[in-house]
Amino acid sequence: MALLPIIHVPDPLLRQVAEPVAEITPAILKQLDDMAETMYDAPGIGLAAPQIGVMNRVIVMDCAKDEDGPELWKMINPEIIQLSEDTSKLEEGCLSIPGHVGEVERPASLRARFLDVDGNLQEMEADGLLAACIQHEIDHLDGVLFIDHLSRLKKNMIWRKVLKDAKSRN
Ligand code: GNR
Ligand code: NI
Repeated sequence: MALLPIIHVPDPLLRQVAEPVAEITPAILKQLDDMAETMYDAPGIGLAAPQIGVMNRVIVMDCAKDEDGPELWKMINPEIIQLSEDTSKLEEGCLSIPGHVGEVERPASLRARFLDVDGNLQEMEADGLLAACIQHEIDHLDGVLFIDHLSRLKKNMIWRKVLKDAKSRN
């Protein structure tokens, strides 16, 4: 396994749409293992392939509380097939936008479909933090970031700081 470098805003790769995986190869399985290791090391509760600069539709997640032990999800070509009417607001952060958090309102529960590591089509239901996390990760596959769901004022405040920090590193 290997730790992979996580890319940060304003890297333009984070704004691109990722390509579906056509075939589950050993390279895809290694990518999933490396992404899981990278997510746990960060630490984070989810990671999408574009965050490691790979533009395919692959995500990993583990939203389990410490007491329950790990509950690692590896999803290939994940899709949301149903979203609830009711919403909930949760504080989100993103490994690609370090140092910033914001309250994001999203559908509270959902059904998702994805390919597992054996190539079987799976369906699952999620609510709470896992539901927020799946939506956050699938957003990454479509070039969308959590700050896009904030008010324009809050988003602008974060973006100004992101650009200023990026400039000061050059
Ligand atoms: O570690 C993370 N925490 C988090 C908290 C609330 C909602 C979503 C997330 S995902 C984030 C890791 C990350 O950036 N995944 O893309
Ligand atoms: Ni993120």
